[in-house]
Parts: sequence; C-alpha cells; structure tokens
Amino acid sequence: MTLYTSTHWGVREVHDAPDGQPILKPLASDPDPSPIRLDQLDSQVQRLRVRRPAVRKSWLEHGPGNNPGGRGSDPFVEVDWHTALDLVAGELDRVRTTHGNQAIFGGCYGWSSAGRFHHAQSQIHRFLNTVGGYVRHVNSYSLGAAHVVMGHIVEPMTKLMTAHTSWDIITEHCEMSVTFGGVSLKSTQVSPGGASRHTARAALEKLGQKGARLVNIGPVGDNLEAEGVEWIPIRPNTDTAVMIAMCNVLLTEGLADRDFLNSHCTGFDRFEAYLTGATDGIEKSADWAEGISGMPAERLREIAREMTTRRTMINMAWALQRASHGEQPCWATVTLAAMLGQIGLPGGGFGIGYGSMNVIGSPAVQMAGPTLDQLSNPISDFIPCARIADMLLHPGETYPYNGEVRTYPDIRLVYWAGGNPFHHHQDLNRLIKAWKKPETIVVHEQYWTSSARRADIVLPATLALEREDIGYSSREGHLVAMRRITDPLGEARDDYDILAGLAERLGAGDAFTEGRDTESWLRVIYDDARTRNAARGVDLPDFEGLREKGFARLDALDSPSVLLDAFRADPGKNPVSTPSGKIEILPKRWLASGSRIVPATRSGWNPKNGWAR
Ligand SMILES: Nc1nc2c(c(=O)[nH]1)N[C@H]1C(S)=C(S)[C@@H](COP(=O)(O)OP(=O)(O)OC[C@H]3O[C@@H](n4cnc5c(=O)[nH]c(N)nc54)[C@H](O)[C@@H]3O)O[C@H]1N2
Ligand SMILES: Nc1nc2c(c(=O)[nH]1)N[C@H]1C(S)=C(S)[C@@H](COP(=O)(O)OP(=O)(O)OC[C@H]3O[C@@H](n4cnc5c(=O)[nH]c(N)nc54)[C@H](O)[C@@H]3O)O[C@H]1N2
Ligand SMILES: [Mo]
Repeated sequence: MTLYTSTHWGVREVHDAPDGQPILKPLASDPDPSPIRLDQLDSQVQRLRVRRPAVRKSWLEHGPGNNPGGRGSDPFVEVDWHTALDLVAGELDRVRTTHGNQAIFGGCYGWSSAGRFHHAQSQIHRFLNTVGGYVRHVNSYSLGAAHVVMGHIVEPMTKLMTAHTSWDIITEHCEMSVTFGGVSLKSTQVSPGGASRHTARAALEKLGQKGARLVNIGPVGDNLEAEGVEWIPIRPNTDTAVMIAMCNVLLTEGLADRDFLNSHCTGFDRFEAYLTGATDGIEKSADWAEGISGMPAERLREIAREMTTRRTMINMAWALQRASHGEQPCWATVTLAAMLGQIGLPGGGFGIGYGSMNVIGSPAVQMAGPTLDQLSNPISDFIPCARIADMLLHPGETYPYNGEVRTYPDIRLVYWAGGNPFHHHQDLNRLIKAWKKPETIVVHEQYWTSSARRADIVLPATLALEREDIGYSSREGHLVAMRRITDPLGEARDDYDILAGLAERLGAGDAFTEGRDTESWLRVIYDDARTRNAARGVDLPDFEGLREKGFARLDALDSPSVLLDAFRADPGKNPVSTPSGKIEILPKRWLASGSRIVPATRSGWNPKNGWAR
C-alpha cells in the first residue's frame, strides 16, 4: 500500500528503500511535478534540525530582555521540555498580567507546513486565543497591496483567488496574452497546502503551439517559456506607466469599449481627464511612457491596437504589487482590461498572478476542506504583516492603513510558529534593530533558521513526515491522508502537543484541546468537512476510506470557470463587491484619501534625470 504525504510543492508518495529510510517521490499522476522538498529526509538537510528545546544563555541567566550577549550572538543552552514549557508559560503569564494580552504579538506570518490540522499558524492562533488573545497580522507578503486595493476596484483578492479563469478555458479561447512579469514556472510549483496537478507548463506550451500572441513586458525575459514569445524589456516598476499609455492609445484612437465602460464601470470620466492631461497638463501618451519605462512608443501603440483585434488576457505577476506603490499596477491592470471590454469573456479580461502560484488557473473550484477552529480573539488589534519592524520600533505611533489611521501596539512578547521573519522581511538590518525591542521572543521551528537563531526560546517542532495529518489545498481538488512515516527527530514535538502543554500550565488545557488527542481531532475536523461538502453535493470518502486510499481526487470539484462571467452577463443581478457594484476606475474613496495615480514609482528613478546615483 502506497503511503502519501504532502508539501506545498506537491503531493508525495512514500516508497520503501532497501536501507529502511523512506524515499519521497512525486505523485505519479502529477503532469509536471516539482522536486522541491523531496530531499527533506536526507542527512544534510536533517542536520539543520532543532533537536532539543533551547534557551538563549543570557536570557536564561538574566531573565527577559535583549540582555548582555544579545539576540543572534549569545550561545543557546539546551534544556528539557519540562523546563522549557515552564519558562514559556511563566513568561506568557507575566506579560499578560503586567501588560495585558495586547502586548503579545502572535502574528506568526508564514507558510507553515502543508497539513491542515498541524498548520502551525492555526495552532498558535487557537492557543493564544484560549489564553486571552494577541495582536494578529492581516494580509500577506504575497499580496500586500492587492489584498487591500482589489476590493475597492472590483472584488476582494481572496474572492478573485478562487475565481480566476481556468487554464483550459484560456488555452481554448485566448488569442493574445500580454503579461507584465511573465508566467513564471518556478513560482507555479507551489500551492498553499500542496499542488497535485501542475498545469501551467502544459498550458503555456499549448498557447504557444496554437500560435497565440504572447507578449511579455518586464525587466526579465526568461519568465515566460513558450513558443513565439515577444519580450519587451522595460525598467523595473514602470509597468503602470505602460498600461496607462495603452489606455491612452485606446482612448485617443477611439478603440475603447465605451459600452462596457458605461454598463459595467464607474469613474471612467475622472480617468479620461487624467489620460488626456486635462487634470495635470500631461497627456499620458506612448511617448510619455517611453520616457519612463524605456518601452518604444511605436511598439506600445501597436500592441495596444492589436489587443483590440483579438481575445486578449492582461496578466500581472504578483511581484509588481510587492513593491513601492504596489496598488498602482493592480488598478491599472483592471482598468486596461475594462477599456478593452473583454472582462468576463472566456480567455479575455485580466489575471492577477497567472504564474505566481499553481492555484491561479486551476480547474478545480474552491473546496471547504478540514480546518482547525481558531476560536475568537478577545484582542481586536492587528497590523498588516509587513509592518512588523515599524510596530516594534514605533509603539504608540500612528500609521495609515486602508483609509484609516491606526496606532502601533506596544509589544513585549513575540511568539512565532510556522514562519521565518528573518527570511521574509524586506529590510533585514531594520528588523535586526526592531528585534532588540521585545522582552521575549519564542519560536517553534523545525530548523535552525535565521529567526530561530535570533530567538530567546526555541522549541523543536516535528516535520509533517513525523505526524498524522490531512492535506488539501483550496483549488487543487484532492485530499491526502498524510501519514507519519518516521519518528520525530531528537526531542521534536508536534506544535499541538507543545501548545497543549502550555495551555495546561496556563489553565486553558481543556479550552485548547477539548480533551482530544491528534487522532480524534483529525476525525472531528474531517467529519465536519464531510458534512459541509455533502451539503454542497460533494462526496468525500469517510475517514477510514481516505486513509485506505491515501490520496483521493475529487472530480466533482473540477469545473472550468471564467472570471466575472456572471457579472458580465448581468451586472445588475450579479454586482461586484465595490460600493457601486461596478468596476471602479478611480474609486472615489481612494481619491478622497489623498491617493493619486503614480505611474513611475521606482524610487531613485526620475523620468527627467534617469536613475539617481
Ligand atoms: N526579498 C524578498 N523577500 C520576500 C519575498 C520576495 O519576493 N523577495 N517574498 C515574500 C513572500 S511573498 C512570502 S509568502 C514570504 C515567505 O515567508 P515565510 O512563509 O516566512 O517563509 P518560509 O521560509 O517558508 O517559512 C516557513 C517556516 O516555517 C517552518 N515550518 C514549516 N512547518 C512547520 C511546522 O509544522 N511547525 C513549525 N513550528 N514551523 C514550521 C519552516 O521550517 C520555515 O522556516 O517571503 C517574503 N519575502
Ligand atoms: N520556487 C518557488 N516558488 C514560489 C515561491 C518560492 O519561494 N519558491 N514562493 C511562492 C510565493 S509565497 C509567492 S507569493 C509567489 C510569488 O510569485 P511572483 O510574485 O509572481 O514571483 P516573483 O518571482 O517574485 O516575480 C515574478 C516575476 O516578476 C518579475 N518582476 C519583478 N519586478 C517586476 C516589475 O517591476 N515589472 C515586471 N513587469 N516584472 C517584474 C520578476 O522578474 C519575476 O520573473 O511565488 C510562489 N512560488
Ligand atoms: Mo507569498
């Protein structure tokens, strides 16, 4: 019987090796599997594991604070689990009693592991909720700007993520794809929770073979692998200028779809005045964009015209919004697609992130899979995740977020499980400064990562391969019985067991565990998902059945879809989620908050003088 496990990069089969060490192989049915994390049991990878609970020496000797040696420089002292849990529970209790739970940051941004019960973030959030709450994070590094802005323009990004037109429809109907930032096959290896069908490579091949026009605009040319691609290099972070100038061409040459703009959009008049220069005296022409982006004006005009003659999809990679003024390309992508008037048509319209993850373009609809209830947080405070350094450095100061003014909390204790801020944050030197502020930093980790090495207390967590779990990903259309195929290394424990031990010490044992062990939780959350899916007409095998099969494909979830087709067909009956129910080109609230269109946003670049030295 084949056993299975899952990583975010793919579902894996577990094969026996002659020496007894299990071997991970890609799922046989995956058309384009990723090799990432197939090596996790190799000795040179296992060497990097945290084996025993460890406490930074001067924290152990002097108590809380970034005392003498300092985080990242001090040696660690290994302690037994009992001591470690007593220390962490005691410190949580001290901070919540002295400063209140709003002094605990349990943001814990990060990918964690693929299994849904042992999802470290869900576990830690549930735990912190049972002991009085914590300051949480919102949004993501992936889609920081898109999460905030897309809902003002068309639909919240979370909704768009589950509704992008599937690749099979694109390959059939799309005749021209203009992509800003390519469709990068290196990124499509991943899906949160695990991919089981990597479809992007085949889709690109098909588009290339059928002779679709593929235009890749951006500073890098090797991120679109297909036949006949035209690459147009532009300066980084000047995509918005190119898109705006394309809008200008459509407007001035009478090629804009006025009917679609009238029936499905609002605010075009304000944008029109900006395009012509009526508002600021600068016409946003192709020549204007050439000065900013370096894209030849004539080529820009030709491509804008060509897009109106074919079924055209405009795509932007998520990278474009993970930059200064990241809201601008999001807005410009939708606006350009709205002027072309093909939104809601098969193979036309826009995409935010074809090429950014396997989930975008997946043929399966969203599945309501098993998840652990995180309970509710008594503390309402949050930060957008990428504000971590600002929060620690500037407690009590204000900052703008999504049209409101918020105040940074005063954090004394940082608790991280399932992420690595010293891998994922932007300005690491600044984070090093900020990281000195908290009195205590606790990290659960599998590996001695850069963040673990900068913590005060490090608790060793198991790998998915060392515990039982259930795997699925929201638009992958499968379930995996993830099996424990090897014993925990050293003294590593499941995050759940670590947190249960802490909850017990803090008087919240029953609230956290509800008297269950892992096995009974798996059954409870799985049966709950089964009931919810049955109500939608999707049959999941029973728990034993899933364990027996190991991997189950849910064909009932496959349903090729077209983004915003219902809205296109009847915007009155199927409005989008903006205040007007239509696509908002320059949302009024956005303008009222002082935001403006900033086409060339690359800091250091000035259209007149070039790069600042
Ligand atoms: N310069 C630059 N920086 C970037 C980006 C970029 O494009 N450029 N991209 C950003 C983006 S989009 C993202 S999403 C972030 C990613 O940032 P992260 O999600 O923080 O990155 P990972 O390294 O995957 O961190 C996950 C950590 O969780 C640990 N882990 C896995 N499973 C478990 C578990 O079961 N229990 C516990 N306790 N720990 C576990 C892993 O060992 C790993 O260290 O990076 C961001 N940073
Ligand atoms: N192998 C692998 N795959 C991953 C991840 C990983 O760590 N490793 N991380 C996953 C995560 S968390 C996320 S959020 C996604 C991220 O997915 P993306 O954001 O799509 O990935 P990136 O590689 O950051 O950027 C995609 C392309 O955009 C280009 N680009 C950058 N800046 C600009 C610009 O200003 N203009 C234009 N036109 N192009 C630009 C880059 O050259 C790159 O080729 O990837 C996911 N997939
Ligand atoms: Mo991400």
